[in-house]
Amino acid sequence: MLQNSLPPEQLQSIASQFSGTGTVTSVSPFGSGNINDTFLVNVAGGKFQRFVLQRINTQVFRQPHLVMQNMRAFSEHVQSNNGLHPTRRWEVPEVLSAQDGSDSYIENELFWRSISFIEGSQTFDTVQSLEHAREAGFGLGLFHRSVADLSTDKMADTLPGFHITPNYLQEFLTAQETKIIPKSPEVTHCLKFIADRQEWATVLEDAKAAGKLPLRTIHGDPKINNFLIDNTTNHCISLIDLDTVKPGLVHYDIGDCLRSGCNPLGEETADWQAVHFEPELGQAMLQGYLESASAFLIDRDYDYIYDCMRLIAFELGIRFFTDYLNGSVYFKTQYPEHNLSRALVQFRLAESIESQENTINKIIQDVR
Ligand code: GN1
Ligand code: MG
Repeated sequence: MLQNSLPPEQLQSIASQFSGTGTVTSVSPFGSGNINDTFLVNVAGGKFQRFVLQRINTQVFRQPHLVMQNMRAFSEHVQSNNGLHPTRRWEVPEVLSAQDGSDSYIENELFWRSISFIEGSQTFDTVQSLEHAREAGFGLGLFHRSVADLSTDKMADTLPGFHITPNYLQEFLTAQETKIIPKSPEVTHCLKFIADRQEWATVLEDAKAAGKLPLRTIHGDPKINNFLIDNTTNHCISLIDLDTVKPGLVHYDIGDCLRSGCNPLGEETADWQAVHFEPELGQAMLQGYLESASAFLIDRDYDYIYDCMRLIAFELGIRFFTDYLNGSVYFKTQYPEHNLSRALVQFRLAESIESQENTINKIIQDVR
């Protein structure tokens, strides 16, 4: 919402807080994030030709300084972690300092920060090929390996409740009780879809509480367009968007990566009825993931891979649908029914995963 409301001169002046000795030549909207406002800044005569400027949504990230603290802890840890891969290019976005040396710049209560732009690469909003899926999986595995020895004690919980499905379910139930529910066949479908699966929504949290799955440092948001693909080699060279790097289950990440990368139509499609989970992409992604991650996974981790794929799609559907009922106050939207449409996509995807349970479990067994 704020993206378009700041005059260009003001944006330019905020960007120059991070441009060091360089001169800001342009600032333009960048990417397709649902929470923060993101801009690409071009610079003349500085250390970088361009960098990424972001306004953190402090309605979502209530303690943005902790987000920056986690990002620093992460990048210091990974930069010092040599030997992640012998031959691959692997980049970690760098936090840029403001003119006063701090990690951020606050003006009129708006919280701004900047990170380096990783040159020679691009992102895609939808999966492009089996190779792309494999690379994203490989990248997620490398990322997890890079933080496998980053103690969760060092990481703040910057977004309490994030990926705790039972909490999202509770928020949905509250909205269902307190808001006016629009009447349409799509809404009825969503209400029934959630009601039919309520009991099972605790699957990962139960496993966590029972000590079956360990808490680790995770990415939190490894959707397909957060993987940077090298323009020349087509290798995944970075996993960006580090706001949600914090303690969690790797299953939140595996589930998010698969629900996002194995839906060829992508999460923004208007054709929700045609959405499906593509098992071949799932196989490629899991193969890539395990190639780089199997070294630190425990046996029990594999028992929850199918569940997490189904759950994170279901969970995101609940999150979108609840936000729709609440008047779209969390996710940015382009039109009034946008979050309803997104919810339908995720529920259809979860349904497609359910209908292929045997095939998917066979794939998990084969790649194990
Ligand atoms: C949000 O802002 P963005 O697009 O990076 C959300 C993720 C969702 C995603 C769905 C902090 O991420 O959890 O999976 O939208 N991030 C937060 O597109 O809620
Ligand atoms: Mg994100």
